[in-house]
Amino acid sequence: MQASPTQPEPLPGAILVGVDLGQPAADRELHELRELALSAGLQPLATLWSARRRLDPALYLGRGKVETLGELVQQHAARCVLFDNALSPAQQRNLERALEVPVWDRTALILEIFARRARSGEGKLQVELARLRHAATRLVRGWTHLERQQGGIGLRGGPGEKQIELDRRMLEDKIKLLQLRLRKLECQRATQRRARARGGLLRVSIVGYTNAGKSTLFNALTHSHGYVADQLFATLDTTTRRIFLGEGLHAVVSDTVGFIRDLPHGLVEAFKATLDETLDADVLLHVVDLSNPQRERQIEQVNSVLAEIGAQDIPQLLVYNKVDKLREPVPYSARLAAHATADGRASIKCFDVSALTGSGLDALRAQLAELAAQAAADNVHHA
Ligand SMILES: Nc1nc2c(ncn2[C@@H]2O[C@H](COP(=O)(O)OP(=O)(O)OP(=O)(O)O)[C@@H](O)[C@H]2O)c(=O)[nH]1
Ligand SMILES: [Mg+2]
Repeated sequence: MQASPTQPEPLPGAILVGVDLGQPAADRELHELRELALSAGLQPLATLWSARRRLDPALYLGRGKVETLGELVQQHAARCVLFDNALSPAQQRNLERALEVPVWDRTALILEIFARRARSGEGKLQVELARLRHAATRLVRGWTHLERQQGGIGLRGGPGEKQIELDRRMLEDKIKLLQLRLRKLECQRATQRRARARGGLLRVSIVGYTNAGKSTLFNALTHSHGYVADQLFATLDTTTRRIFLGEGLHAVVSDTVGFIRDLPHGLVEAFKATLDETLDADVLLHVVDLSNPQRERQIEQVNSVLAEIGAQDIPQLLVYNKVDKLREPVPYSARLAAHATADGRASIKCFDVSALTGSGLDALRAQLAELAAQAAADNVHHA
């Protein structure tokens, strides 16, 4: 029987694999990997969880587990296997050979989602740069591995090495070209930012874990209609709007790309231009999904990416979002762990809001108005 033309094609199925290496608060149900899979257009079919003390250098998992995994692939007619952990190129290759389907790790999956989402010219360039950087690190690793295999110096310069050297140079040339094009865009952006910085306008940047509700908050604050979706990395580009805060007070607010645990380093690097907007902010609205049981960990992850881009000293307002989803309020005592880890900033201001229903937003706006008034006063003072 032929599928009717109105029926959408079923999504390619995927088996999810997680390995417990004794990490604290492991995501045993693989919630996030599931979300990542869906965001990449894949249908999670089954999961395999394995606890290991030692990793197999060739296959990552033990042989028995690889067999079980193979059976799951067959049984569900899965089209690929997704690992929550990072695989070495050799492990990936060996697993693909054993399972006869493509095997992706977290980084590859995140890069795929970014590639699907990139809309603007700049976004596309950034993603391509991240992909090339990722490919380059894997090539280098493959190369050292090859060198080791070949042993002594006398054996250097074999045909395999020449090919890899050639590939590596091509990659490096391409990376340089992309960096140049991105730098040009960065300059344009910096000029726009400088224009805004004049006049004592408060600059607010919305940051937070992916899917925390940053764009929803941005839309609520600016009365606009940016893209909101229940998927990871819905937003890749930075959008900036001016908001009115009463009594002649204004601020500019930026919405930007979300963060995630183990964000591939190359990706952070590649998105520097986009994240620069964050660096130039006077205050960060750190949006947290209060209904997510992993929220404390997510706060830490966001703070660590902020530190990586040098934005750790920008004052933060912690915006606990999605309060409408909670059956009962989360007491402050249950959240203090997060504040204490946020660089000891125990006095950080917190707001409980629902960007969706609008509850709690007045208090947040009032706080922003106060900061905007301060920024304006400072400007008069300096002028
Ligand atoms: N119940 C509830 N849902 C919310 C709230 N805020 C956002 N959401 C939902 O959460 C999902 C993610 O919202 P977004 O605003 O796209 O999140 P984001 O942080 O911009 O996500 P990325 O751009 O993907 O990093 C959407 O389905 C929103 O409708 C809220 O206050 N309450
Ligand atoms: Mg968004």
